[in-house]
Amino acid sequence: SLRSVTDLQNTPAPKVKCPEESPLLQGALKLSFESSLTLKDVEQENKAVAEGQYRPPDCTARQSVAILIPHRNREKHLLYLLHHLHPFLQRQQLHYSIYVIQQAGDATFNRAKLLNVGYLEALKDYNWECFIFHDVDLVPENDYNLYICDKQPKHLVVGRNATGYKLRYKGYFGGVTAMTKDQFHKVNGFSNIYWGWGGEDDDLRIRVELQKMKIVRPPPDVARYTMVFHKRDSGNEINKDRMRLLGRTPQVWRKDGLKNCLYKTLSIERLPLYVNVTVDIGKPQ
Ligand code: UD2
Ligand code: MN
Repeated sequence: SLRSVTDLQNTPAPKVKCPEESPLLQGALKLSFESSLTLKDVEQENKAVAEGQYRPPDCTARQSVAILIPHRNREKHLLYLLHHLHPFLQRQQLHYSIYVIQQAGDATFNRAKLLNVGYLEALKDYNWECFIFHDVDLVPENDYNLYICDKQPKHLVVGRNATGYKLRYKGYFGGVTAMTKDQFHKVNGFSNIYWGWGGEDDDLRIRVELQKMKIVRPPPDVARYTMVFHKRDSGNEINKDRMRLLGRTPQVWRKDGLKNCLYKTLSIERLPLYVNVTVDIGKPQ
């Protein structure tokens, strides 16, 4: 049967620190996207995970990392991601937990605000030192792409299948990013006011630059992803206001972000493979 989080927490921490480089890494991976895959299968594959959380059994992890996934109506993508991400993170010998933040209702989608909620809610469980903000449809192709935080904010998606594995544009900060608890706090998190598709990732880059931080990236041969094919979702129409909002970021970032992130948590379900946070984040005013 599955271990519970209480078991996990009562197990004394191993005395040795995990090595600088995990001996379990495999490099470039062969990804599979079987349409017959079920959640039960993925649960069976990951018996050492309890309530979304895992600790390496033989050593103390170098970082404790919360993976935050904004989500609505992408169940199949979530399944593929869980199937690949759990073993990937375990090979990296991390202490981690996966949080899926579900936007309730059918108001326009707001990826950035969901990620703010994920950060605030995850910190109620544990003092995570590192956060990975992760699109549901991006599957990492190489486990040398380490899901740990750096001295500077880190962008993990240099390339993906659909764009010829090239950086989309200079300053691009979308898809999957890693920031420490303190780095994210320092920029007041994401903006809460980007409803619909686009701009919120550039807004975060501006916040990072205003703090004189510098975005770092792993080497391009490692920072590779496969994006599961999809069309633009209904309820996530392009945000026509995004350029105007981006122009105001330097004036408003101090007030718009973690500090004024209002939401109502509707439920927190501790499922075997992830913590499912369902939240009412309101709608565009
Ligand atoms: C790009 C960025 C993404 C974000 C977005 C603009 C990459 C690889 N990704 O993604 O980080 O900046 O542009 O907002 O450049 N989602 C749902 N349900 C929905 C709508 C969105 O779950 O109905 C979530 C899901 O995690 C998805 C993410 O939001 O992966 C981004 O939405 P997208 O995949 O439709 O946008 P995309 O691929 O252009
Ligand atoms: Mn996508």
